[in-house]
Amino acid sequence: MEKILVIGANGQIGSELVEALAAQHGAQNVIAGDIGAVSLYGAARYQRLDVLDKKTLTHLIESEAVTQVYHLAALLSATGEQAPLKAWTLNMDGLLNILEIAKDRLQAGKALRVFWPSSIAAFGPNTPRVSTPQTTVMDPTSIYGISKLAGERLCNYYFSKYGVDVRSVRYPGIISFKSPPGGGTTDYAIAIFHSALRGERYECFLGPETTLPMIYMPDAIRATLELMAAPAAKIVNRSSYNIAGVSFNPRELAKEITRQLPASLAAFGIDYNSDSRQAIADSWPQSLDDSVASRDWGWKARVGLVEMVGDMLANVTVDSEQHECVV
Ligand code: AKB
Repeated sequence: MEKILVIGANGQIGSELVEALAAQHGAQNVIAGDIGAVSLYGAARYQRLDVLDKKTLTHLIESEAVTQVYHLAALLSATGEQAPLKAWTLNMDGLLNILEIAKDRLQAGKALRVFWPSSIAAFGPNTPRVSTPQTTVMDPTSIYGISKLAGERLCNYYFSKYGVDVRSVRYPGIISFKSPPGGGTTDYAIAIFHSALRGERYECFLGPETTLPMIYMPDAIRATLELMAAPAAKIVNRSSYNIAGVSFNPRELAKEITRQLPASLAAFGIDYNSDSRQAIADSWPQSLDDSVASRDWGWKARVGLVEMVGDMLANVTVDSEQHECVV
């Protein structure tokens, strides 16, 4: 029986991952941890938790005999640029705490499997942008991307040196409707649906041709669960796996939304006003080659642009506030 801790459980990914893990393992076996005082999404077992507080974290993992940790707490690309040192400390020290605890647990004969997400932000302007290979030039420019690349190397280090069973994917921008995104460069692709469903024009902070790799939340959750469930021998890559979903730019997304939107909301349209997030997006890939993940643990995306737009239009709640939070 697994005992699971999700750190960053109130965030965009965490909130949906907790639900999926509870369905798989039973709600009583999933502890949702986050820095906030309460669970925002009604997790059965909620624990207020700061990933930088190693002592409390160690105690929780030991006393609950946790066997798997999903460590999602991080400052993302856009918010990271507003507070680079805070982003570096949270993103690196948080990961190091988890890896150290996993190492110590292993040495005490108690294995702790770790999931930690990297991102397309780990790539940079000299990375091949189309069908970006698994192994290639990585020269990230944002503090978030730099922390993701360093984190990938740390994961590989703790596996090679200590045998820690740490697993990771490079998430593309994640599109979802249940909880708000957390201050990323790809957030436009969620905010646009809120404008569309109000029948309003959307002012996009990226230019029309800014193609980025994205993934719909059900695929992102499935990738995470499939990677964590795969036999250890299949996980050949211990830094982070490319996973691809669907690539599109703001013009293409707005066109598909317009095509599927009811006539009563036809006032929707898109205007472009790029801000500092444009430079970040321009340094990222447009599409990813995820054949190594397919080969090693059978990864394959299922949801394309048309299906994703239809599902978002059917499920986005327009009065839900778009606020920034830590994922
Ligand atoms: C961001 O935009 O910062 C994130 C990411 C791609 O990791 N969504």
